[in-house]
Amino acid sequence: NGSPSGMNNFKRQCPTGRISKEEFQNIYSKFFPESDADTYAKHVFRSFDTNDDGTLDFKEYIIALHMTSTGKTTRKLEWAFSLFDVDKNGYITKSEVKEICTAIFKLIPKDELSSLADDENTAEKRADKLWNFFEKGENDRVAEGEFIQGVLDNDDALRLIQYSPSK
Ligand SMILES: [Ca+2]
Ligand SMILES: [Ca+2]
Repeated sequence: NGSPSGMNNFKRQCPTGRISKEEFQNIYSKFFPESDADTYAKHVFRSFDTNDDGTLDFKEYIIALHMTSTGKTTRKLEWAFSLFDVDKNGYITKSEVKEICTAIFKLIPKDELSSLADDENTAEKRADKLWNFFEKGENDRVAEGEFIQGVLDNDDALRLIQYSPSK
């Protein structure tokens, strides 16, 4: 939303006016000191870098903040769609779901893995469970509207597309 506090925060974290992928990964790893956030951060960076130039500028940063924190649910889900659409072709495939689930799994600290439900305690199982919500075949693809609807219709899907630290 371009607020002054957002601007100051950005300037402090990023005096050059741009954030590189490495800087972004460093910021992310501070939020997840007990796990490996690099892969997930790489995907988030890609979803924020809308002009594909390999850096985040202030505008991309503000849009990202808005979409991921203060945005309405559909806005957040539009962002989630772009996170899962690894090759940016406008559709999500099952292998893309697996790729993001794998990245999410690396975020989960080891001591939390043991408390996960049997049908979602590996990246593979989590991807299978998530994919089933879209009622598609193995080789089908999910468009943005179908993705958003599928997640809105299933609380479990909303939970499975993200990872929120438990502490
Ligand atoms: Ca950019
Ligand atoms: Ca895709």
